[in-house]
Amino acid sequence: MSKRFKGLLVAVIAASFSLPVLADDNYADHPKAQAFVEKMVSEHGFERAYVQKLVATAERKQSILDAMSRPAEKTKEWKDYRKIFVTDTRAEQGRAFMKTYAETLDRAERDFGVPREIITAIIGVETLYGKRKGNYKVLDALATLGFDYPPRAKFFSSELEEYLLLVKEQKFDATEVKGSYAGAMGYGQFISSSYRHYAVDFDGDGVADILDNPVDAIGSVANYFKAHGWRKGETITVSARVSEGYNDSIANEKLKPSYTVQQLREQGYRPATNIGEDTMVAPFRLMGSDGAQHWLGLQNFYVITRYNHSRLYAMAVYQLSEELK
Ligand SMILES: [Ca+2]
Repeated sequence: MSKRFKGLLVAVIAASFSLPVLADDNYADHPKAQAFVEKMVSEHGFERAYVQKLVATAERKQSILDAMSRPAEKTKEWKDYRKIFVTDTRAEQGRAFMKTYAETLDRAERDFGVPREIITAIIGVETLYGKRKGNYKVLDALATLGFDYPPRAKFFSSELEEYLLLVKEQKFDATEVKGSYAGAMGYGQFISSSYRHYAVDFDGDGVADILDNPVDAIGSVANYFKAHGWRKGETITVSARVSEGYNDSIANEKLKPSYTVQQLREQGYRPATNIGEDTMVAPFRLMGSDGAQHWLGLQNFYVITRYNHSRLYAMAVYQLSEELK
């Protein structure tokens, strides 16, 4: 082998190994990040140098990829999930939050038709009333998931796109905003697209700030619920009794109510309280500490799952809200 050829071979091997090593640190040379830069330039008129610098600043975080693979909603049963969110401490702090923001919650309830206890329970489950808003840089979270998490890369790169539009609109520093490992921000943990579409300025200072302003956060959560179909004054969920031979295969089938109470009676389900025979419901089953529990979710239960697509989550919000009454 000639010396020159040997040198070339070494160079080729070095080049083939250098890219993945670099890609572990930041996204300066990642092919998906490059495509993202092109998109921001061509579709949104961003300056190439600015977006290029942002992706070079964004860090790939293994801890984010690890956290993504074990969310409580997927790994826990109701009996264990409940212990995290429906606690005396969380209820006590929730009542204190309701006292502090009584006037704002009152106004939100009037303007959007969403009960104060539900708004408070959402903020309580999401961030312990603003005490745990997340310590990841949103830029790192969305880049890591958008470029290196194939199962949901499309969703998260779209959220990264929304994030850059958001920081431009709100005049935030894109490298500074913090949130959850999934890039959710502020009191109510809104993702970028939700921030852009549903955040409202509820204290009238001209800025919709759900990161540091609890008044805007309360109005924004209520607005989100109204926009997703919350029906004022309606029941959220009721427990159900099942008779022998009931149809278990329709439990946990859909989140959206798609049976009437009357139809479910024929499948062996009876609501514990009368909610009207024509009411649309979705039957579901949770594993409690005393075994299986059966429930019927109405429209408003479905709306809670628009915030987080999980029955466990919606039930935790509902039960915490009941503790706040
Ligand atoms: Ca404001």
